[in-house]
Order: sequence, then C-alpha cells, then structure tokens
Amino acid sequence: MQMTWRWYGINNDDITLDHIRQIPGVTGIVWSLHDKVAGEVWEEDRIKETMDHIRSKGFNGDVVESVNIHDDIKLGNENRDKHIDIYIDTIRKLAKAGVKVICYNFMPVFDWTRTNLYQELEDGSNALYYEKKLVEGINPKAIADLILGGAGGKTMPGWEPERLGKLEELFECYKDVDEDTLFENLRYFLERIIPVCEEVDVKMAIHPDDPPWPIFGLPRIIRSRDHIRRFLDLVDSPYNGLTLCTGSLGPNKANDIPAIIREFGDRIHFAHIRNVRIYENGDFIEVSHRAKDGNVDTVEVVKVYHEMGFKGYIRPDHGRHLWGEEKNCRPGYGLYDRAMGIMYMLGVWDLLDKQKEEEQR
Ligand code: CS2
Ligand code: MN
Repeated sequence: MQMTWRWYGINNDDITLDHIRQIPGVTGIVWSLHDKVAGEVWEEDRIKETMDHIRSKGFNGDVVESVNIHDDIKLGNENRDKHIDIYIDTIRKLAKAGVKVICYNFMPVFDWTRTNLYQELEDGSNALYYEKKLVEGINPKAIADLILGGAGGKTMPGWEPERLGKLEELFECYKDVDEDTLFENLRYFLERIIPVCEEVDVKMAIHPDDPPWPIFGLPRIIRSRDHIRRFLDLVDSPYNGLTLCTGSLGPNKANDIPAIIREFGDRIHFAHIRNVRIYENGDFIEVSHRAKDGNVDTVEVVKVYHEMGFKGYIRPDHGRHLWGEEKNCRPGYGLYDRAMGIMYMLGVWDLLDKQKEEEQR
C-alpha cells in the first residue's frame, strides 16, 4: 500500500507540500491541473512543472485525479473521437512524465452531489451532507446554485461554473441516454484508450458514482457490485481498473464493500477511504474515518486490503471540517480530519503487519 494525499496544485491549495510532509507515512501526491476543463489539452510544461515541484519535496506524483471526460464522450455524439484523441494525448504526456494511474469518473453532468457542504455534527465540526428528499424535490439548476452558493466562491472539482452555466442544454442532450447507452459509450471510450494505456503503462481507475444511485433522471452506472462487474467486463485488461471509494459506494447499505474489494482486488489501483453515516430516511453525512462513527466498516476495509497484500495507492477521501478550517479549505478537503484519517488507517495497517511478522516467526 502506498499512502497518498490529494493536493490541489501550486498556488491553488492552502495546504502546502511542506505541511503534507509532516503527516507520517505519506509518499505520494495525488494531483491534477485543476484549471483544465474537460476536453482541454494538457501542456507538457505544466505537467512537468507540477511533477518537478512534487518530486522536489520528496514525494511521487504517480496518481492523477482526475482527467475529466468531456460530455460528448459520455453522450457518444459525433464529436467524441476528437475528444478521445485529446484524452489520449494527455495519457501519453502523463506517462512520459512518470504518472502511473489516472482516476476519472463517468457520471453524466454532475460529479459528487450534496445538499449542504457544512452540516454540523454533534461535536461542533461540520461535513458534507446529502438530504435525499431535497434532491428528489428540486431541479438540477437549484442544486447547482445551492452547491456553488454554499462554497462561497471556492472552486471545486466537478462543479465548474462554465459547465454548469449550460445545464439546460446538457440535460436536453442526455434525455435519451439510459444506463445501457451510457455503458456502450463507456465501452467505446475504453476500447480506444486502453490499448494506449497498455503501451505506455498507465492504469485507468474509474471512480464510483457519488451518491451511488441515479439522480435527476440521469443514469449512473458505477454504483454496485453488479455494475462494477459489468464495467470490468467491457474491456478485460488490468489497465481498465477501479478507484474503490468506500465513501461513494457507502451510502447504499446494500453495497457490501469488503466483499466488493475482495472480489475485484486485482483491478483496484487506487483506494479512497471515507466513512459515512446513513440515516433511516436515506440522508447521509460524512464522518470521521473511525469505523464506529459511521456505517462503513473502515477497519474491515483496511484489513481486506492488508490480507490481499494491496500494493496500490490509497488516500483518505473527504474529511470533516475541524477547528474553523471550513473558512478556507475546499469542502471535504481540510487538513486535520484527513490527517487523522491517515493515522487511523496506518494504525490498523501497522498492527496487521506486526501480527503477520509474529505469525511468521
Ligand atoms: C469524489 C470525486 O473522491 C472524491 O473526492 O468526491 O470528486 C472524485 O474526485 C471524482 O469523481 C473522480 O473523478
Ligand atoms: Mn472518492
């Protein structure tokens, strides 16, 4: 297992690499060019600048999260080949710079969706919250305003105002896209990019849908064991793999996450660990990484990775906002709770290492 940290880039994150160096056990930085909208060309010098900066602080920059997919590819329209060519160009450039894993998602229109970015928990901290009824009863434009308004001007990946400005148009384009069509469009994309990934040794790692159910009538296809099986079978190559995010799969109680990790372990290149607490009415809130605080058995999750000898990259996913840090940090991406999450995961991991050593003696 290689512990990593998601960082938003040079001059784009209050949490610097010098801060991150002080968190025990972190060897890699998960990065992206966050100013790039889906479909934009990534320049080699920008990639190199970031990689050099990351390496100069003693980290690897092996994982990029995310290179986003243009809606024309998800829609499967006549412009898709042009956008796939640009995507392939980025894969090649990232490979050349030493990148090993690319995380992406295939959610139509919206990336992660929440109704309150700062819901207070009983201990006075706050965290991202999803109110099921509210999403069922409101239109997509209102949810976008709610999220962007709540973020108070902070930029957030997945919620780029440029794209959200065209919501109505986008929804119109998706009106005939159902689950099967979306799977076919994903297959088309993978059939073109995976041979390149095999050639240049970059593993693709799709991120599950968050929340793991369809919203606003849009299909969502990476959200359960069966959907993941279907996805992996689209192109049966180790280069067609997963980002296994426990926080995204977690809000659906039917998802047996330890079982999913066991079943698809050899195709998991990147592990996101997050805990969520699910309420009776289907709402959920993000909580600390501690197993007891939510519905995801994070101890069992780490144990399963340990048992399988997981060699891939792992990171704490979203954390709560603590000690007033929500004033500055990106929602879900403060320093303190994610750092504590790392220590929790490493505590479990180190204990299991020790037990194994003792058994072997
Ligand atoms: C998610 C996503 O892991 C996360 O933070 O909430 O924003 C994720 O980064 C993307 O869906 C991956 O493409
Ligand atoms: Mn995640």
